[in-house]
Amino acid sequence: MKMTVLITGANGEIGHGLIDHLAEMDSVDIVALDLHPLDESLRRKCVRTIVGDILNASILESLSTAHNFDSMYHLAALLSTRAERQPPLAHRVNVEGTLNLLEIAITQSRLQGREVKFIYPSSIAVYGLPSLSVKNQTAKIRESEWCTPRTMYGINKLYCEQLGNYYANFYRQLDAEPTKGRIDFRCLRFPGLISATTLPTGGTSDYAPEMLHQAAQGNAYVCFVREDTRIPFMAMPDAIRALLRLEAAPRESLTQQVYNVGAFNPSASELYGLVQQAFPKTEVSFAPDPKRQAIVDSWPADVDTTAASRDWGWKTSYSLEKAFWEYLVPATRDRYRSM
Ligand code: NAD
Ligand code: AKB
Repeated sequence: MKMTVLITGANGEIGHGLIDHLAEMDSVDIVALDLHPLDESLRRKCVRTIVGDILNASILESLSTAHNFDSMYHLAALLSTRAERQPPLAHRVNVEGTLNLLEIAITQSRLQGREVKFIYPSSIAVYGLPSLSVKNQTAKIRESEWCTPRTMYGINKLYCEQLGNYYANFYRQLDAEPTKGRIDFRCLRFPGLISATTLPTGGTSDYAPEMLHQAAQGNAYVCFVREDTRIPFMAMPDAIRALLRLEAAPRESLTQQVYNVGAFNPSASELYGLVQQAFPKTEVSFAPDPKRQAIVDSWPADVDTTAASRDWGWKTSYSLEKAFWEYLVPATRDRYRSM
């Protein structure tokens, strides 16, 4: 029997990697939804693609009527910089959109009489360190620490983690009869992600992938954060592996619903050093934007991934050096070779 999965925000950076990997499995039917038409290369890997808004309840209801989903990867969101520029829209998409998807998931689980897995990518943006000196004194941050975000996006993500917990454990707790079917909510707090094949839009960790992609095209880059800025990152293939591993983990081995994952945490100038080794003609200058800088300064310098390793065997495949020399540099060179 094939599994059916729904992916929202399927045309985004993670969507691209996730669809490629799931399509290789052969045992999965992918239903993909995005505000924008899916790239041609992805469309043929899906049994159905829908151009639509997660705020449109009738689209979601008709999807739910047509398919029995085993798992839902809810990726659609507005990222931190974009969310800060349009806070009410971000709240609608990031929170109301997620609520709509959780409603579909619980309806599906009731109708099917079994658990539907809901995989939710949260972010290091849920953390909010009060000052640079506290950030510099804080070692790898644990899931329960400093959950005091200062961005609309971080607040949206933290609240949706809680919503997921509510839908999984306390939904309609006053009903006379216990709710039939439940959601199996599983969440990763991702660091900044760096892909060789797609470019980010609207995030604040974007300086790292932007620096690499501009250098690979022979363009100068003006970095919008200070040279000493340090946050955790991860190569996109590891992010996809983490999503798939968490989805596949036995329920009984999971002791929490929200897990940090991360791989390396170079400063912006260390990243520049690597980019310069790979593309010696590259010109990077640093002109910090104080407002975007304040956002990354409130994000942790590193995350503690002990719980993910213990509960579902998380281990990064890409150290910084390996990510650079075996994935990012060769693949970005290939991507821009003919340009
Ligand atoms: P992305 O911006 O590349 O993709 C998001 C996709 O969502 C886009 O294709 C967009 O068209 C779609 N979308 C936006 N609003 C929509 C709506 N109303 N209805 C339907 N689709 C809509 O982002 P990504 O990097 O692929 O991130 C996916 C998820 O992972 C997001 O939830 C993001 O918060 C989370 N995440 C990403 C990173 C990262 O560094 N990329 C880090 C942490 C968490
Ligand atoms: C962003 O910068 O908004 C994202 C994230 C870290 O969640 N890349």
